[in-house]
Parts: sequence; C-alpha cells; structure tokens
Amino acid sequence: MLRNSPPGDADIGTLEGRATNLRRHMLTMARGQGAGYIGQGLGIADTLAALYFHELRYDPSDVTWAERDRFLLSTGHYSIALWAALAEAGILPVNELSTYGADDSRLEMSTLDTTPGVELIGGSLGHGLGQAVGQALGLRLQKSVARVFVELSDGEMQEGSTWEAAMSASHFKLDGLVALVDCNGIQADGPVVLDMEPVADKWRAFGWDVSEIDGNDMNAIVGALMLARSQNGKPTAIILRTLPGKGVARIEASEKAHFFRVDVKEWDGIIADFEQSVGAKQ
Ligand SMILES: Cc1ncc(C[n+]2csc(CCOP(=O)(O)OP(=O)(O)O)c2C)c(N)n1
Ligand SMILES: [Mg+2]
Repeated sequence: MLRNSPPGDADIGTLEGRATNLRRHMLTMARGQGAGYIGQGLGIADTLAALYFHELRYDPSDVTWAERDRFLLSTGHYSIALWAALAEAGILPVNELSTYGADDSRLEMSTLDTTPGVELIGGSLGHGLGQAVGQALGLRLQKSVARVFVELSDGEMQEGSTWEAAMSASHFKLDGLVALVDCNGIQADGPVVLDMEPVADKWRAFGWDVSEIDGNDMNAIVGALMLARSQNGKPTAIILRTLPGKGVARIEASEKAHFFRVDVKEWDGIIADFEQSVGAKQ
C-alpha cells in the first residue's frame, strides 16, 4: 500500500498545515549554521507541500521504486526546501535537519544525488529541464506511468538550455512532464537581470499548456496540478508567482532574500514570531 498517491480531492487545510511544517523545518535548518537559502525555500514551500502530500506517487520506504513520480529540483541551492519535504514525508530523519550545511552533513546547501530522495544534482543552473525531458522520454520507453515534475527558476529562464529542453518536450509530446517555474522575482543579489515577461506567453509559444498562479495559494496550486493531469499530448508549465520569505515576516522584509544570515539570537526571535503567527491563525 503506497502512502501517497494522487486523489481527486485535496484537503486544503491539511496541505496548508504541511506547508507550515515545511517552513518550521526550514527555520530549524537555517538556525543550525545561522544562514541558508531560506527565502527561496519559504517561497516554494506551498508547492512542495502540494506535491509531496497530494500529487506525487511515491513510497517513502523505497525511494528507488521504478514507478515513482520524479520530482527534480533544478535549483540545487533551494535544497533547504527539499530537505524539509523529504523529512516531513518520512524519507529523511527530522532530527538530521539541524545539520543542514555543516561539514559531512548529507544535507548540503546545494543538492547531491547521494542523499535519499534526490533525483538530480542541481548546483549548476539551467540543466534541470533538460534532465527532466530525458527522464520523461526514458520512462515512456519503459512504458511507465510515472510522471516527471521539475522545478526551475526565473533566473534559469535566462539560459538557452532551458528553451532547447522546452522545445523538445513539446516536440516529443511529453504530457507526463510538469514544469514548476518559480518566478520569485530575484536572481542572486537583486531583481532578475533580464525582463522575462510575458513568461506565460513564452511557454505557450513553445507548445506547452500553461497555468499562471499565485504560488503561495494552496487552492490555486492544487487546481493547476489537477489541470496538468490531462493527457493531451502537451507538457504543462505552471508559472508560480512566489514571495521570497513567505510566511516569515522578517525574511519577507529582508533585502537579502537570496542568502539570509543572522545570529542565533535573531533566529530565535524569528522562530518565536513565526510560531506566534501560526498560533494566531489557528
Ligand atoms: C550555471 C550557473 N551560473 C551561475 C550560478 C551562480 N548562482 C547561484 S544561485 C544564482 C541565482 C540564479 O537566479 P535564480 O535561479 O532565480 O535564483 P534565486 O536568486 O531566485 O534564488 C546564481 C547566478 C550557478 N549556480 N550556476
Ligand atoms: Mg529567482
């Protein structure tokens, strides 16, 4: 019996609770070394909660199960979000999270595929979509029903390799492929360098089905994932407009959302504020 397989209906409140847990895990991780790529992680938390607790078919006790749906995190530096999801899903131990970024930890600040549950090494940006296309083609050859979900970023849309992969996905009619495009508006030390708008029209022009949503709205995420189940010969791109630091007021307000470093005392204050805001919503 698989612990997770995609049902028709989603319990939005439960998924939002999972997203809160992911944010809590990320705060634990960043506090460990005093720093991390947490702004991006908090921004993508709702999408990972919807994937790991609603949409993906997988077996936490067998991460190499051949029929599992694949989730590829192309932006390796978002690893903090993946570690949180894998721990919440029971694939990694929760008590390992505080080792994030420490020497000899399996939970690197950028993903390595030697850690259970990681489908690709993502440190060098611009390669995730191409690898996802290759995996989707391979699964089709094996007559597998498994689907491939790949997260990529607004920064990565400035790399030609992304668009070569986008072109091939529609050419090969990969309707089991879903790209989750995190448009968080930042690229390293500031706003995205090249204007990529209109993003949705670009993906449409490359032959994809497209949804463009608030990437921090669980209802919208679940709805877009439901539309992406259609087997109509086209891959789907879900354009996620996310807020770096979402759900943690001091990180939302920070200008250093790409890499956030503060001392332990401030982390304790941030965590206390977060728990208070979660309590106030309940
Ligand atoms: C091929 C490649 N070029 C440059 C970098 C250095 N780098 C790491 S994160 C980052 C920012 C890229 O923007 P985005 O993916 O949107 O990330 P965000 O700032 O939103 O975290 C860059 C340029 C890299 N990892 N890989
Ligand atoms: Mg970005």
